[in-house]
Amino acid sequence: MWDSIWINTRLATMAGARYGAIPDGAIAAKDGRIAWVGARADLPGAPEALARDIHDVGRAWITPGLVDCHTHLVFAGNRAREFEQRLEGATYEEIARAGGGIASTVAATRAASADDLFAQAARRLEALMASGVTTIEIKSGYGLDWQTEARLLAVARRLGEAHNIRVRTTFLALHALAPEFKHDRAAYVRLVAEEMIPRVAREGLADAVDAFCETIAFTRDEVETVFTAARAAGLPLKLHAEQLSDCGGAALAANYGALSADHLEYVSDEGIAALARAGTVAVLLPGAFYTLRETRAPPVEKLRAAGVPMALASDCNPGTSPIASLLTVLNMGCTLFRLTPEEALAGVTTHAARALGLQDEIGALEVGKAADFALWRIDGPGELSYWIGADLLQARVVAGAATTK
Ligand code: DI6
Ligand code: FE
Repeated sequence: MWDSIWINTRLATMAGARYGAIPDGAIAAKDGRIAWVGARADLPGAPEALARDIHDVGRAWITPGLVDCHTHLVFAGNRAREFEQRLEGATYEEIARAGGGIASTVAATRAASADDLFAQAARRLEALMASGVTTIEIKSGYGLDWQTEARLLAVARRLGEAHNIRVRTTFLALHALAPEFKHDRAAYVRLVAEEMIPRVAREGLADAVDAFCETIAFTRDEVETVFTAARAAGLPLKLHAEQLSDCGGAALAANYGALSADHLEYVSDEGIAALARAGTVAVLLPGAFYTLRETRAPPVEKLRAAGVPMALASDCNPGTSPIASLLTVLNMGCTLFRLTPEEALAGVTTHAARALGLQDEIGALEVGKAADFALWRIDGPGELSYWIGADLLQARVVAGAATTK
């Protein structure tokens, strides 16, 4: 006997990163996992005989729950003033070099209590959930000292416990140089590599380690020092690479077997080849591209031709991607980066799951995977990429537990 069955539904299973549409489907959950999925006509009996709870969902489409695999969700305050400065002509790099940018969010975040950070992030989390998100990755990186970084990771875990959502945390101390170390970069990198990473691993605070490889952030050598420490601590790797220039970050990430390389506007042909060889996921972040009014899009055609799996994520952060709707990101991925709607949906399900190392657990409607899905009031899955700001979600299910909107 199954716990629940959803009938009178149309399914996009996303198995093998394709829609895999089933026009009159059924899906069942037991103990939080998918126990059966397929055409209703193939059910081994009447629904009443098969499951305790029967959900007739009125022809709703069901997709895997959406996975937002790159966010900086937990921070204090906002940077609306900086947004105005950019409208007046200042660039992101100028603002960052003048001590604004990430540094201003770090100051606000250090001053905020855990409860305050929780309350501010919860509002953004709830908005993302309303766009169908059932798994979210949350990075630290606005603390840059042990106490605050640990607080951010703990708040991220607490958000997951308080909401019907899965949370994966990522330690991003190499996001910006901590102000205390302005005159000694090497000492900061050493502190992160030798003290913080082993402690993050020991205390189980993070599921992965990330770094920002960029001319305004950290060099490849600095990233390597931290990657080596993360590897020794058994933590998987991710990298912000080639967002504003080609620093060779994608190849570095690939050489270290990273789960993902993220942004990639300036990735070279060698970088693409390295990603393809390593099976590292390219995480594209059109919200940041849009916000910064970048003109150079990531080389999607080349990534596609090389067979690099492409994920899409919100990059939700106060500086370059103040966006709290993953559906809007699907639209941007198609309109700005020329992904197909099917690729965009794979980018927030199957491939996003891989970018978190969770490809065996979530991201497709397949027997044995977690019963995480989203129910939509749409006529076809392409609508998820087509509408902007529409109210499409009917319900979300995480580990078999439904939250109706
Ligand atoms: N790349 C980004 O776009 C964000 N972080 C990063 O490494 C920007 C974060 C911020 O401006 O606060
Ligand atoms: Fe980011």
